[in-house]
Amino acid sequence: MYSQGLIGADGATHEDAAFLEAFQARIDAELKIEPNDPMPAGYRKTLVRQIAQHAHSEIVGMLPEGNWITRAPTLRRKAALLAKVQDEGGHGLYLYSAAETLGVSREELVDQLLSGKAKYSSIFNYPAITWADIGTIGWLVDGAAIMNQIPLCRCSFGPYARAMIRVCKEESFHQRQGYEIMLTLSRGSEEQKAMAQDALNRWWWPSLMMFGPHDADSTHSDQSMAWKIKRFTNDELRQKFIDATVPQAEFLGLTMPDPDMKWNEEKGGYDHGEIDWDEFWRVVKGDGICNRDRMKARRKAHDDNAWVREAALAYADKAAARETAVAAE
Ligand code: BYC
Repeated sequence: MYSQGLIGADGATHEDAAFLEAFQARIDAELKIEPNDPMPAGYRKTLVRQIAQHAHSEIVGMLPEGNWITRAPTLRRKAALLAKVQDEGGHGLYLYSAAETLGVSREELVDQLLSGKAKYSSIFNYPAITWADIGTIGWLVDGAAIMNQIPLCRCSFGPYARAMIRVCKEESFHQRQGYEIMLTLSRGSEEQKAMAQDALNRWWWPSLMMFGPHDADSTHSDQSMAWKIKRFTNDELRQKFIDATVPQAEFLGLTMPDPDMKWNEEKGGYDHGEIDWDEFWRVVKGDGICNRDRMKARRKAHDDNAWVREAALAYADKAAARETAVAAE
């Protein structure tokens, strides 16, 4: 019911070798693919999957932080957190709009989330227990998001790439507000420093999992790289994030919760310990600490706000009837 014209909605293409070659040539020439352009069904499907998962992550990602708005320690912190959580709602909306240009409605995508069919980022199934968690989410979770999303500004699909430009600007503010909270805590009392370290210990490994499985276990990477939807593999981005983040932790005077973390001169990056992939897949499959709570909260919000959707539809019907009446005069 919210779809925006669904341009390109039929999406029917005759995928013979010549068509696929011509499409790949456009990608290789760095031309943007736009909604009305012919595209392979697999390209469309991959984008709908990734953009929708991304949109759902933004919306579910509002929950752990939204919970802290009333408990932020000062008015300044409250205003910044409120603005950040609002931005995330906005990111979800740009992304649902980008997905809609591929011929799928927002309603359908939201139904997939609420029925448990669609995935969202594993990271939002961990609880935000202390104020330091809010600092850590901004620093690490938004830091990881930026690392992953800057290359998406060059994604081959125009509407996704353009949405990412604004999203990345806002993510940069989010990362800084988180790092500033961590800086204040790590320059504070012993108790505050301990709180900052504890939050880092709990969020570090889940943040590394945000980049997805190792390249060898990544189902979609090869094709998404060929189509220039992804510009770097999961492991490449994870490594860039680690290399950027370790010096930031050192500046804070915090210790990385990884005894195997050490600089490797030869590769010009940090070596690190193995990620607990059993934990990752458990969380992705719905069995993390907060999966059930998150879905319960989203379903409740959807049901409680049904009246908004009904009112918007009633208004649209009335406006259309008025227009028809005026046209008939
Ligand atoms: N969590 O073949 P792979 C944010 C799934 S929003 C859950 O490597 P792909 C923020 C994957 O979907 C953060 N599932 O997949 C918001 C696939 O399953 P399906 C979200 C994951 O797509 C608010 C399977 O595992 N960012 O930062 O090539 C506040 C195999 O993976 C995860 C985006 O969505 C995961 N972590 O690469 C603060 C960015 N990882 O679909 C911050 C856009 C993998 O076959 N997305 N899976 O059933 C991407 O860049 C890519 O989709 C990914 C995964 C790198 C995440």
